[in-house]
Amino acid sequence: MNTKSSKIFIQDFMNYVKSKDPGQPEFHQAVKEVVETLADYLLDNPRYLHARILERMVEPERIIQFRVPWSDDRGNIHINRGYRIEMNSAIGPYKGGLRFHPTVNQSILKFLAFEQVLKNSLTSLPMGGGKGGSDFDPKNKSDNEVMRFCQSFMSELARHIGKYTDVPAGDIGVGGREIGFLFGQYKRIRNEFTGVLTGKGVEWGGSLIRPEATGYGTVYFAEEMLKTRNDSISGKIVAISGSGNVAQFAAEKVIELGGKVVTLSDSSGSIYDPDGIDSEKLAFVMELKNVHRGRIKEYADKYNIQYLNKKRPWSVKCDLALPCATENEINEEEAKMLTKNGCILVAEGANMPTTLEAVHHFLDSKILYGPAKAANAGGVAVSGLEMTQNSMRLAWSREEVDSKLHSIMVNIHKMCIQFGKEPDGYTNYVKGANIAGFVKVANSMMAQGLV
Ligand code: NDP
Ligand code: 2IT
Repeated sequence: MNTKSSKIFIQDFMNYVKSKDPGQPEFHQAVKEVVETLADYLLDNPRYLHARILERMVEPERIIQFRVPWSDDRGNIHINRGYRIEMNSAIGPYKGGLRFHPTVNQSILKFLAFEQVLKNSLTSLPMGGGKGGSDFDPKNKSDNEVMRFCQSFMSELARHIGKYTDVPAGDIGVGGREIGFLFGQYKRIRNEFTGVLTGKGVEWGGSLIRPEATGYGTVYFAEEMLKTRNDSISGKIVAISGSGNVAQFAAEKVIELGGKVVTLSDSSGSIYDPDGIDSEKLAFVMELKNVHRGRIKEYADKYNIQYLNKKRPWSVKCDLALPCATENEINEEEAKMLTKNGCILVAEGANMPTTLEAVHHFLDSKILYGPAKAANAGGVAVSGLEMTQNSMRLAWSREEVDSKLHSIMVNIHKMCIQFGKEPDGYTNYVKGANIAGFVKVANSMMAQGLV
């Protein structure tokens, strides 16, 4: 394709997006990554340009922002901000997680919602895209404080969501406990027991494998990538960041497939266990994080291994890297360190964990690089399966859901190859995922007219 015109197209489009919302760097980053890989395809398919599909896709269908007042255990009043970005409903009800973290703002949620639209499309399930959350920090809050916050948050959110309208789930800071409190309040307000949230407990409408799905799915995707080079996870040294939901189950699956997990982290630092985190040590991490809500440093103290204070884990020698904590946690310097130390694959459990400069480095190095919207789509895919089970009023077995998750990840991998294979045989998974995700949403938007 004409590189000059695609360069101009990218620049013009980014100027347009930045001029509309100048203070949203994370959103600009997510859009730029997509536009860079879509430009040639769009110029080759001008019907999408004439319909201004991309301009429509970067404009949320609706943004809801609201006040969330709550009182702590001492009776002090706090006011947080709640949001729901309803980004795109072309292929189904808005679907995407809720994040509770002090950094939450419109830029972060718009980047997540924009990525979610394309990710959900890749799953082949009928889900539009959305994201929401609050700048509330669940750390060091009692269960009662978290409950009161969730009830206040849901008191407003309830009027905007519904099983055919918008179906939220978890993300950073929102796990089983929070989904329980949110669901309880929704049910109370609406007097309705429906599948309005996913990630519910299995006793009350949740799906087996949903907690495991994002981490397992990321590892299934990594295994497919390795297969293209006649390789596998077995015997590989794996660096994982984070120690929350996604990191824990990515680690569990890597261990099951015979890989050696040598790192985990949280926002205070990383642990490096060269002997490998085995199932027993992982059970300690799960108890530490999910029950006691402690810090990963306690692992280093218990097993007498190295703690990298305030550092991310990318300086250690590894074959595979699975970033599973948060956005922009691998910068260009860290990306270079990874490839220099022999890392052959990066698969993203977290959303946008790699800066754009670092993405370019991975692609230029021609390593296997699996971007978030493909590699971590297993979480929302099983959310989609939870919605299906809720509608059918039945529950599938663990094996059934896991095998569906596995097929979905294999299928996403196939689509990435279909749209991302370059003339020299290298698969650019970023391009593949973006084009494959885009086409279905774009065609649906065209079919539904100017809405
Ligand atoms: P959790 O809240 O369970 O865990 C988050 C982990 O990341 C914690 O270890 C946390 O450390 C760390 N972390 C969070 N923010 C930062 C930060 N600013 N700097 C360093 N570390 C940080 O969240 P999840 O595991 O659910 O989510 C992790 C990532 O995966 C996110 O990017 C999320 O968007 C993405 N994701 C999640 C899905 C899901 O189904 N849950 C689905 C698809 C993607 P600490 O405890 O110190 O804050
Ligand atoms: O980023 C994500 O895909 C999620 N947080 C999961 C969303 C969902 O609706 O399950």
